[in-house]
Amino acid sequence: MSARIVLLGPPGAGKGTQAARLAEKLGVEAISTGDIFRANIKGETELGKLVQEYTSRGELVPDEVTNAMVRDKLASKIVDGKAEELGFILDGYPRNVAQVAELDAILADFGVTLDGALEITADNDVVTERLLKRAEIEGRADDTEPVIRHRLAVYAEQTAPISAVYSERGKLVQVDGIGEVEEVTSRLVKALEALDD
Ligand code: B4P
Repeated sequence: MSARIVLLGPPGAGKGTQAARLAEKLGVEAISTGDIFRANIKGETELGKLVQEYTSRGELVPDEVTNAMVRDKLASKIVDGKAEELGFILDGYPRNVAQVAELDAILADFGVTLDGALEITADNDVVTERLLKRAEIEGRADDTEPVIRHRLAVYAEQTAPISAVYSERGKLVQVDGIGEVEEVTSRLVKALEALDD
C-alpha cells in the first residue's frame, strides 16, 4: 500500500477525520498543518502568535512559515537517516501551487517521492453545514459563517487548482466525501489501491 500521501479537499470535506483513520490503517503518521497551527495558538508560542491572525480570518498562513514548518516536521520523522522508510498522510498541505513545488523539493532533498494525492470532494452546502455543526460542538474560531465563506473562496482560488497539477502527473484519485465516515474511509482505501496500480 502507498504510504506517502497528500489528502486534498475543501474545508469540511473530512480531511482531518479521514487522515487519522487512514494513518492508522497504513501505520504512518497523519500530519495536519491546521492542527499544528491550532496547537501553537493554544500554547501561545511564537509561531502561534504569528499565525493566529491568518487562521482566524480564514486566510492561508504565509508560505515561508508553513513550508519551513512542514520541512522540519517531515525531517523529524526520518529515523536513523532512513528517508526511504518515511511514511505520512499530509492533511491540509499543500494548499497552493507554491506549496506543491516546495513539497516536491523537500521530498527530492530526502531522495523519496510522493505516492499520490487523494482528493475528498463535497459541495459547498454540505461542508458549510458540517462546519457550522462543528462550531456548536468545538467552537473553533474559524467556523463562523462569514469565515467559512471566505475559506471556501480561498480554497476555490488557491487550493482547487493543485488537483490539476497532481492529475497531470497521473497521481490524483478523487473520492466522494458525502456519506457516513466509514463509507468514505472504504472509498479512500480503494483509491489507495488504485494509486498503487
Ligand atoms: P484546517 O485545519 O486544515 O481546516 P479545514 O480545511 O477546515 O479542514 P478540517 O480538517 O478541520 O475539517 P474536516 O474536513 O476534517 O485549516 C485551518 C486553517 O489553518 C486554514 O484556514 C489556514 O488558515 C491554516 N492552514 C492550514 N494548512 C495550511 C497551509 N498548508 N498553508 C497555509 N495555511 C494553512 O472536518 C470538518 C467537519 O466535518 C468535522 O466536524 C467532522 O466531524 C465532520 N465530518 C467529517 N467527515 C464527515 C462525514 N462523512 N459526514 C458528516 N460529517 C463529517
